[in-house]
Amino acid sequence: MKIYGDKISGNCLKVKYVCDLLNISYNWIDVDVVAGEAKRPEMVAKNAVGQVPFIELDDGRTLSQSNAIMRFLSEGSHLIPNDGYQRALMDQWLFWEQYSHETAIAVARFQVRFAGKAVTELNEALVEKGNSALAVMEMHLSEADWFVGDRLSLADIALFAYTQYAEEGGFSLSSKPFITAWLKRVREVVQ
Ligand SMILES: N[C@@H](CCC(=O)N[C@@H](CS)C(=O)NCC(=O)O)C(=O)O
Repeated sequence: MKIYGDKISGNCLKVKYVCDLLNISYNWIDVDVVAGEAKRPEMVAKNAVGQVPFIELDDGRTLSQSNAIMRFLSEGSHLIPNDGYQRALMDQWLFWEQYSHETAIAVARFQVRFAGKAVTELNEALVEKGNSALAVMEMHLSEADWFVGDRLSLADIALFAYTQYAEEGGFSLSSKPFITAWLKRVREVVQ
């Protein structure tokens, strides 16, 4: 299997984390997103979305969207709960991550770290959205060690991917002891 990705991208790192945790072998193909390589015709021919990550199986089939890829690669593993309700809770967090978290935390971090914007120039609504997402996480983690049940699941890996870089986008974690402790817990397993 090939993974097309850029290691500056949390979405791409999610796929790497899962493969490393589950001992799935892969060839990593570097795609420089800042240089626009994901939009090159040969990339778009394989993945119409023109973004990374995407995977290419040995038989040529491809799959994009980080959370869909993680779910596919983790099928039947300890990273997906057996219980149907817990599995749905995991999906709840995966959808939330893409709609309410990544779209603020990752975007702010990209603008500051890779597009040269000052934190003070960030869009106010974007910053508010990111702070709200972190507040939701902090509240959940004040009552639980993991996002679903009593062990690490794909929900933790998805949320870890960009929360670990939140401060690069100007978000402060110093007032978020539960997120900070959870980041440490996840980091002990995932890297
Ligand atoms: N929802 C997608 C987001 C993918 C995405 O935003 N990829 C970015 C890197 S993190 C990308 O390829 N950007 C380059 C571009 O749009 O040209 C996922 O979870 O995989």
